[in-house]
Amino acid sequence: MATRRALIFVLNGPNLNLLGTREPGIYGRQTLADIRALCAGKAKELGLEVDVRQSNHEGVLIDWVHEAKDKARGIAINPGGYTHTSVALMDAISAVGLPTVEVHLSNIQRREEFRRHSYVGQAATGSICGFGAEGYGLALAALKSLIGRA
Ligand code: CA2
Repeated sequence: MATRRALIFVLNGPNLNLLGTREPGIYGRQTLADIRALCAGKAKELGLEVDVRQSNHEGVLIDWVHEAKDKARGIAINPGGYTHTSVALMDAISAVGLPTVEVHLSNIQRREEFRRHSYVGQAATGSICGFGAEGYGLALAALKSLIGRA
């Protein structure tokens, strides 16, 4: 009998729907559709399933983190600007307790001072930043390894 592939929620926060349209020097030229395709390909390679979503609304992202508790084995999340502001998103990730990898396209440590602090990073299992869209693939590989150890 075929075993069911572990499902990973890949959540994207505000303005990431605009990827590829502006600021390519910081965020690269890949669009959210490209990231979706990258995640699907990497998931197949790793034997995972992905559900890739994007919202501009904090409460929606929090609802999706809650939804992941019953449906998914892990979360990869690029919280966009909520990274640096959202105690509520941090609390949701802590409450759910799933392996969670924070992803950023840019290296937030090399940018403005206000981007160097991440609330979400304090609840995540680990963080990947500065590798552009490839960071999503790295996050899926990290989650595969974390799930394997669980
Ligand atoms: O580097 C990342 O992935 C960020 O999470 C991206 C966020 C930013 O607030 C974080 O500090 C780091 C911003 C996403 C905005 O994306 C845009 C895409 C195209 C044009 C303008 C913004």
